[in-house]
Amino acid sequence: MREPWWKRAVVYQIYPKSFKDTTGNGEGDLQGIIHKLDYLKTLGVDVIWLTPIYQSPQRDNGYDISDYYRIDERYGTMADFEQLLAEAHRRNIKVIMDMVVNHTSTEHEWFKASRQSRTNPYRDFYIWNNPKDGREPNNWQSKFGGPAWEYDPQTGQYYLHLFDVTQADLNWENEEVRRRIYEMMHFWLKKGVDGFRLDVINLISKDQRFPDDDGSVPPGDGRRFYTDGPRVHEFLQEMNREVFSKYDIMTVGEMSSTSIEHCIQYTNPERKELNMTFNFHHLKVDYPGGEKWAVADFDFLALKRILSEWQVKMHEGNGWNALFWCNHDQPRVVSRYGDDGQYHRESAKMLATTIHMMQGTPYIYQGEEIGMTDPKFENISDYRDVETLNIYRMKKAEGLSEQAIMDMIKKKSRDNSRTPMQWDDSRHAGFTDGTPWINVAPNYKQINVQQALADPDSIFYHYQKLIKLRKELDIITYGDYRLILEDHPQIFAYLRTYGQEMLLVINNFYRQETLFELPGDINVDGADSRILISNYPDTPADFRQIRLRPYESVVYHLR
Ligand code: TEU
Repeated sequence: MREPWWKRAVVYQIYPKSFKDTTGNGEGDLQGIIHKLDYLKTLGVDVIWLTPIYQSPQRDNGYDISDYYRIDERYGTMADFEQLLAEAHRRNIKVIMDMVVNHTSTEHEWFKASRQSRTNPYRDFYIWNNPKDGREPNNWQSKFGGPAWEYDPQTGQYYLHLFDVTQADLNWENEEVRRRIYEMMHFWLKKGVDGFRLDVINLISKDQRFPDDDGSVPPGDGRRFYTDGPRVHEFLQEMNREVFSKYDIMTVGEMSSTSIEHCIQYTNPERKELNMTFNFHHLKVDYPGGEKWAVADFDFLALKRILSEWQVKMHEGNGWNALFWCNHDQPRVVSRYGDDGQYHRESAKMLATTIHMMQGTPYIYQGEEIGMTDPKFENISDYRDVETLNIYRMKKAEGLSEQAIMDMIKKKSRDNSRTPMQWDDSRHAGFTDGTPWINVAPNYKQINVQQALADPDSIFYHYQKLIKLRKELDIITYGDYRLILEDHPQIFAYLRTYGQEMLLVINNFYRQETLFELPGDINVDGADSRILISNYPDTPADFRQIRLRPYESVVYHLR
């Protein structure tokens, strides 16, 4: 059987608004991406994923789409998009687009019609319900805070919005909605795009009884009634049959609060749904009590346990993981699980190795490859994200102090990853000639692409090497996985095995030195070994016992 191309691919995520501005309006654009394709080629990635560039009022930076068939003016024109596609393809880089089909903007023509009257032909494109005892139809909560229902006085009913009040949930029970979405997907695929990242796609099927959440299953916000909902697999199989199966593309589903069991079903090729899934469990190990906005150290043993469980079970179930630390919704990993001060370089490389030696398709988020950090803005006026601004308001109303709120926001805001790409040490980091829509992180003079390209020992070249290794060694794509030293409080070490070959991956996640000792039950007698990649120049060749330095990371290849 021919191997699907996406199994060995590495994807680079672009957040166009913050990537490269060529017009001076302070926001990135499609021409900016075209300018930087050679840079991405040097890095070695196979695919770029663009977060939404469709026409949008931008309440949620494009995840609120008002027209699926148009490019938002701020990013350019359809001609610019076609040029980007051609230029990327010329360099053998594929392009995948973000598909946001759980909801549309309330500015979308469908919604504007839908809200006109209860009998409008578009009424059932969305989810409308009667008030209950003069209030919301049930107690579900929006992911951005507050109730998930909004009252519309014109027709006396509430519409559902799992995200912002301007992001109305589409009614996937309606066949006509599904047909129109599939038709729109064909439009982009016929243009030549190479696949989709499907936004919160596991939320599209809601329990049609719309029950109150009695709180007996945490977090009690209603999610259990629409997460991996009753008809989600059926809808995805239909989408696959009607759309995906007709093209040689890749699909990755973004899965909110999902389970391994469901992700196996989403991605096992026999089921014909999606190719791979993102899940977030490994990024919730610093959410004490499940609370995103609470600040705490990350739980290292849980991190190892979760990543390992997904490695093993997805492999056994013939599913496929998307591997990632960073995206546009998450703080920067080097600030989060690494060290963005003294051991910036070592820890950024260590984190990269940890993920890139696993089974799955790795994703690199713009700036991760140069170790961009959280900007640590002190003032709420420096933040732009709708979720952050909501939380600020809500915590204020609860009476929390400014300092306490800003401590949370500094660590947790989605804007941590949305500051402009740091290209060089000139004004605004070479991102724009105008005023950037969000400030550049203050450390751009030290951390930028120009500096990284000039330094053979940079984080950038470490990523370049990891990408290359995946192309060279089948074991990275196909080998099985075993966590070792699972209770060690500092070392994340695992084995990959494939036929007679073995990879031994050893990472010190902390600044304290520690001793690695190979467990006795691992048989390596007579094996030839070489170091594939490491983050210190002089890591010892003997892997049986190593004194690991701060954030030291090394991969041995044994055969
Ligand atoms: O995010 C979905 C999602 O559930 C989150 O990761 C979300 O950012 C988090 O719950 C907030 O705490 C996707 C997009 O990636 C995100 O940017 C959008 O805002 C969201 O969907 C709505 O389209």
